[in-house]
Amino acid sequence: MRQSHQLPLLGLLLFSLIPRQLCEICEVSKNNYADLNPLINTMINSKYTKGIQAANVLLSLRLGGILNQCQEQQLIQQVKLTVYYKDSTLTSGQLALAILALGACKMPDETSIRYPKLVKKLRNKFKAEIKNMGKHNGNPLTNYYQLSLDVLALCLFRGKFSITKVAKIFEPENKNFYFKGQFSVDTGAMAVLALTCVKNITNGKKKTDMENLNNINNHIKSLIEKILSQKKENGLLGNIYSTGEAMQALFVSSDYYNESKWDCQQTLDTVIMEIHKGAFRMPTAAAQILPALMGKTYLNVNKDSPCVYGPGDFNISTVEPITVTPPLSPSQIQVNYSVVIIKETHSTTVSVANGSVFLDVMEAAQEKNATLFSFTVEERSWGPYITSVQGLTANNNNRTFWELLNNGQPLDQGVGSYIVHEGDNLEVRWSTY
Ligand code: CBY
Repeated sequence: MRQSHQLPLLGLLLFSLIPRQLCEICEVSKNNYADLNPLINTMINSKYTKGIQAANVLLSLRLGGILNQCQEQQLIQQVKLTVYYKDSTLTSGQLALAILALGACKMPDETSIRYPKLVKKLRNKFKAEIKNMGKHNGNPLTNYYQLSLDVLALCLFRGKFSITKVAKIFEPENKNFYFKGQFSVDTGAMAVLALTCVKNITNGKKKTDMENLNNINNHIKSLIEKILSQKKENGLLGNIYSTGEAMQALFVSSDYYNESKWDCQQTLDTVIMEIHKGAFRMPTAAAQILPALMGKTYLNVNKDSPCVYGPGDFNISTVEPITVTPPLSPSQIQVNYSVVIIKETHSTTVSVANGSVFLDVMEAAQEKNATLFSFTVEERSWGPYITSVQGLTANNNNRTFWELLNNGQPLDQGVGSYIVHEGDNLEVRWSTY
């Protein structure tokens, strides 16, 4: 009699011991895959996927299972060329991203990629990052977003790293999680993915492992809280460009926050709306948002699982998705432009074609006065990045950079994508982050 009473209780107990479903994922349903077409078009048809951008795109499209084998081959070729010929100039995070993209899944006849060699190179680049932190006041060669990519790739591809060191570096109060005092949602999200991978491969048998695991769990919890504290009224996490990776971080850590804290569907709806408004015209922007929309995360990277090929549910067209310029506007517009170095300001007004971007304004100003408005620019995965103005060069060792602003407000796009408007007060300001 007593035993029969205990049985349901035992069942309940067992049920509550089964870990909650590890991932709470909301994704675009197959019926609505057409909403994703602008992103896929941008990635596949872009003439601008150069160098490491191809790695972002390859990783994203492979996780989504969207490419056919021919498209896949072309992208792989580009990534391989970048890795083998630009090897010494690649930053740690760029190499990590290339490894994640090449090893996202297993092709039917893949033999030529020597992962152990690539992973060893990554390990050396990661070590150089840490060494730089020791020499330069805790500042890595690049940034914590890239260090997170490094740890993620080392973890997924069985590279060596010290878990104790990782637990120490990714302490959530570390200044490298913040730019100008603001928590960087992109950085925090990538760190959560890396730490989750490390957590999953650590078994906690030794005492030090137990301690590390405990620290890592606390870090994940705190980073997730910080990400959720950056949730906007419309559901975006940070801004539109950090939301995709923040969603991935939230997918893999549903045990660390209460369901009521995040309405995934609301975030999804806002992102879909932004796709149609043309927010993701840069291949990298499209690449970073797509996996989350298809319910995938970078933790799905697995070099031993067979690749999935499309296009199954997609109807990829070659039509460019968005045109923005309104028809009845003047063909030339006037904008103000200033270079600000501490208390010294140099301003000018330039005339540029309607539809021009920030970079066009800088070029026009430079043409007017090369001494005051000269600058240098470097191609990064999000497009052009300003490295120096008037010969004054940004430097990660002292956290300096050239900040872009309009009407005194920092921009959330780079010089190659921000479209200027009549009367804008554009500014490049010598700043520290
Ligand atoms: N990727 C990286 O290494 C970049 C990591 C990242 C966190 C990145 C954003 C996020 C991402 N998803 O890739 C990042 N930016 C960093 C680390 C930085 C710093 C770069 C220096 C360093 N320590 O590595 C720094 C200086 C703080 C920075 N970003 C500056 C800027 C401004 C660039 C101005 C210039 N000189 O050209 C700018 C324009 C902000 C401003 N108002 O001045 C800026 N970043 C922006 C807007 C962005 C977003 C780009 C969005 C877009 N549509 O173009 C961003 C996605 C990104 C790229 N930065 Co930073 C953040 C966001 O808005 N969500 C790894 C590599 C392998 O690809």
